[in-house]
Amino acid sequence: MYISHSTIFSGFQKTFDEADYVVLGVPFDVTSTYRTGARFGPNAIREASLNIETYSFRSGIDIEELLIHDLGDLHVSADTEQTLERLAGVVGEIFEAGKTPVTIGGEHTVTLGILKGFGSKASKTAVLSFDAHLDLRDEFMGLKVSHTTFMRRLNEQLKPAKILEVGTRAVCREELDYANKAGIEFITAQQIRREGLEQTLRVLKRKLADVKSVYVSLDMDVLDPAYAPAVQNPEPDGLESYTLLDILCDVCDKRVIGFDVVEIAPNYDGGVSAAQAAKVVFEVLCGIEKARRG
Ligand SMILES: [Mn+2]
Repeated sequence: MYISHSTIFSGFQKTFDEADYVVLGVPFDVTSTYRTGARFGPNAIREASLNIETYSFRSGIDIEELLIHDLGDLHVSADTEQTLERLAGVVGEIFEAGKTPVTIGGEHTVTLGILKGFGSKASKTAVLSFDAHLDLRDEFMGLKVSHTTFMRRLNEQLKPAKILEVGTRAVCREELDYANKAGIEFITAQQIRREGLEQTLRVLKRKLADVKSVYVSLDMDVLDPAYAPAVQNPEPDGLESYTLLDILCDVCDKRVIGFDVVEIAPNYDGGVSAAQAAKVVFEVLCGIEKARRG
């Protein structure tokens, strides 16, 4: 495994062999085009995770009851392809050991490497992505693989069962055309506000009804910058943190094979955004655990 060092995610972590959930940091932001600094995300989120409480009222579960191991950070390269290849290798080892990979970015491009790590399983999996952006450009500033294009590459290369994006509000015409042509579905932030939580959950569950496994990706810029200002590409008009957490806790069920939390660039605020990200990690873990316990 390409692991350079280990950092503690929480004070109660288990060994790799004992764990159900394995946390992996990916301090990578090489293709960032606006505010860089997501490479500092993993440790900021770890630090925040040590300083928020562990009981989840939504699930009735205390995160301390879960079997979690923090593997440390991926040994990243300045070469994007090489980083994604290493990431796929490590995620593959976690998945094949029967564990759930929990990846902390880093920029959103890492999701492409993670999905590759699931091997043939990726084509049978729905990708449920919470993001202000669609990330469906064909090319941006000379790069074919970047945080603005990775979802298109993911669709072309891995052909997942479905791609469903949630919280969308910042797109270009080219992306809308491609989404339409490729059958990529999205729910806008405005739709969620207009239709409300219950209706949004009904729509999401209906759209995911026919898939056997789900991978969840969380770009923290899905939140309004009022809630999470320290992201690489802040976009106004986003979701409230409680709306995101309510949706996540309800849609994350037994079918979730892994998730990531990306795009936090912690140096743009005093720690609020990293705390939001840690809370998202906690609530998703508790939501999955509750579903698994049945
Ligand atoms: Mn985004």
